[in-house]
Amino acid sequence: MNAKATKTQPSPVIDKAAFKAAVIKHLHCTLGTDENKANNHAWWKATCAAIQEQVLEGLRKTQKSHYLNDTRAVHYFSAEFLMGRLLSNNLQNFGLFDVANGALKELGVEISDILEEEPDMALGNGGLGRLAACFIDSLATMELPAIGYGIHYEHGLFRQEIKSGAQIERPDSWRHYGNPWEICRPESIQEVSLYGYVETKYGDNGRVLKEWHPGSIVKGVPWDIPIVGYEGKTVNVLRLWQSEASGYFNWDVFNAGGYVDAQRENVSAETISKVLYPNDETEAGKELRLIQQYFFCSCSLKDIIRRYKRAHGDDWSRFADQVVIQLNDTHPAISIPELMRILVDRAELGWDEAWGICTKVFAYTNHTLLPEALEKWPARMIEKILPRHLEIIYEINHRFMAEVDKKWPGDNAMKAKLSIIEEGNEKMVRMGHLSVIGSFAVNGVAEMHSRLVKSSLFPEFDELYPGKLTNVTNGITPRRWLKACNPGLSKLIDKKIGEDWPLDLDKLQGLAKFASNKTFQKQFMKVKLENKELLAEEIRKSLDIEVDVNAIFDVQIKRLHEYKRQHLALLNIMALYRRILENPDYDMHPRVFVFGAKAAPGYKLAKDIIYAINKVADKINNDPRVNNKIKVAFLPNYRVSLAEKMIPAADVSEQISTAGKEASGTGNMKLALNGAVTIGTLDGANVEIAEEVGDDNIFIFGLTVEEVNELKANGYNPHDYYYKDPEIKAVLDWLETDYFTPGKPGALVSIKQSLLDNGDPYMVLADFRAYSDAQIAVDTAYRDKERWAEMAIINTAKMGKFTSDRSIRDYVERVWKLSPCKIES
Ligand code: NTF
Repeated sequence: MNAKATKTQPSPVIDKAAFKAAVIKHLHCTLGTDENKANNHAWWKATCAAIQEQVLEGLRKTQKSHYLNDTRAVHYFSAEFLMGRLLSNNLQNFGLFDVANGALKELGVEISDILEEEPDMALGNGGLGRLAACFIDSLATMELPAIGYGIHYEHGLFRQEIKSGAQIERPDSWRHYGNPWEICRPESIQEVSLYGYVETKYGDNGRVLKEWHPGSIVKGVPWDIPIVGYEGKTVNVLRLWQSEASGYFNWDVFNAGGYVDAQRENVSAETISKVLYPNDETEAGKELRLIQQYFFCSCSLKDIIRRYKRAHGDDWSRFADQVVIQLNDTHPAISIPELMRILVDRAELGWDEAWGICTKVFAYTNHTLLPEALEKWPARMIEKILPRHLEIIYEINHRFMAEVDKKWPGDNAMKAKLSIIEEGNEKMVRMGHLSVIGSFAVNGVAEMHSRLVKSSLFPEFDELYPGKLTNVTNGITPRRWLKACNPGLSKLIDKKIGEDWPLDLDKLQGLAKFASNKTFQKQFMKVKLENKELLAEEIRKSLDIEVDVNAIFDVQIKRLHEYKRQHLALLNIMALYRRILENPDYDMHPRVFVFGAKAAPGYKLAKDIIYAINKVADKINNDPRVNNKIKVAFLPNYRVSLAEKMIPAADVSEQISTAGKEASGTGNMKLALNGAVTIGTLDGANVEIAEEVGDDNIFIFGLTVEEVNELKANGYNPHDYYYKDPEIKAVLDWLETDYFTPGKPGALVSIKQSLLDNGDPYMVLADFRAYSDAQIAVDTAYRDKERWAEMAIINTAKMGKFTSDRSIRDYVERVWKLSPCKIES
């Protein structure tokens, strides 16, 4: 697992002439066109095909080595993988970026143009899906045997358009013109059963046998996306399942009579992998979503078992030695009863033996404490779709209740609290409880979050299973989030401290001693300025807004959610605007507030906040009295490839969630790594970022978790702040007028209502003054150019901890117990 190799840049496997020849060959032979006719799209495809030759060679060798060494592997089950684009990444990881650039130049093609041809693979919502993508990058880089398993959604996360200020959702068809990276593997198709009923039979020795007669069967077709590690040695696979009709008619079920007609094909096979649910931090609660979850888990488990049996036949005794499955949140938790079903009903193992295997195989990552995101399924729904699984869940729970009774004899309240089944009007299955009970390790995603998982989400489980609950702080891959997206800064760092930091991010520490060096400060800030120029161009193209690159670029990029408090930033922008209107000499350094955020289509208030940001932006950007001191730019369709342009250009990183609500955050790490200074609350990984950079190099403000809880316990009343602070009152009242929405008074009033009438659930008003003052401190700090440069450099220098290689190392040591596998050439 040696990510800390001493090597520098990956050495190119082929030279420029050979690369050029490969591109031309593919232009001719794969695409049936030629140099004179080819447009950027064709050049892009031909370039992908040229590099894919190397990728597939690496894949073949990797799979052979893993097979010959019979390696233990981690299987990362995730309903989301937010991969973004792959061409630039794959070129970088093979050390072929400069080679390709040179080859394409000679062919009269600009590499930057063709990189823009690639649609993002947006098979995820936000942090959770992007984390999965960073993790599989690190796993391959660290030469660890790993497979990502997920869903081959036909449509990824919707494309966002902004029309008259409002978000409009359009379908995202990422594969419309073909995807050059994926390989279909019909030889590994699986079948998945749904619906139907369970028959109880008795075996020879009186053993109870359960037979599930499914009402319908769908096919899972695997598509493999090769995942190239840095230096290109290990090429792992992301295997995504697509659903198809099986064309299989179940006579068995038919013979059971009319019962079937009522139960089968409530969902047609092809719809299962059609769309990604665009919810972030909310439970969708839809039958189709449960079917999606079961579909990919069942396919993946069968795939794992097929591979295991090839080496070990029917000997299950080594299964848990070879296989570890990481559940990325509870979305794949249905895997636990599915593996039990396979072991007990199919392999005919006894319950205890099967459970012993299960609880050595699964580990679970919790990504949120928000109650609305903790998945629960109606027992009735599970019974209909997966009748046998509900029986198994009841059996797991029955045995678990006995354990609880042993620990807390006769305590029925405790049983009700810990039970997998929540009794009530409607019986619900708590997927979080199932995951904790069925896993050998459970982790939160930042120190503070893991502490809260132990102390407030699962305290009794922590008592019952000491040591099971642990922490693995999230991380990000520095290959994509610095080396590839910020070439200017990467080259500067290479020159200063050498080229091996992408594999050993602690090396960035070496920059700290230059933080106060005037020459280095100038070089560092020159790169920042160049990145700001590129983003300014993007803002001009996309929004027709001119921004001053000498202004502070203040960036808030993340899903739109009340707890992330984009509306807190908005209130401050309005307050600044008001101060300028009242005092034209109001002294502030010009600032550009840049936003990127998608709202879940059904989340009304989130969409209202987007609308409000755009309406306030319109007004401020076109008001000559503002004298360009403030600009507001909401860039539409925030996604990985846009993040790659915004992050290198940021001076200030907004991480302003209500304390206790953001489990970790990962955008905070990406921005700081690229030299942005954080303004943030003591929440999630901000706490650890503050520890690393030191209090002088971050702007921390606002209530702590303890203070939030205390205020809530004592009865938080937002009206107190409204009446006490005239600026808060003025700004909120402003939302009620038609000042920002001429002719439409009240168009922004829902925000005021949520902050007053609805009790301000995320304590925006309680934190407003502290936030606004912290922003003044940021303003003052920025005016001292040298001090600011020093802060920015320290931020980059101290981000070593947040490489996803470190997260993976923690998982390997604390959870997975994996060893790297050298790939034979
Ligand atoms: C998210 N959780 C958290 O909200 C982020 O703070 C965290 O950085 C990422 O996970 C990755 O760990 C979710 O998206 C979900 F689904 F759990 F709510």
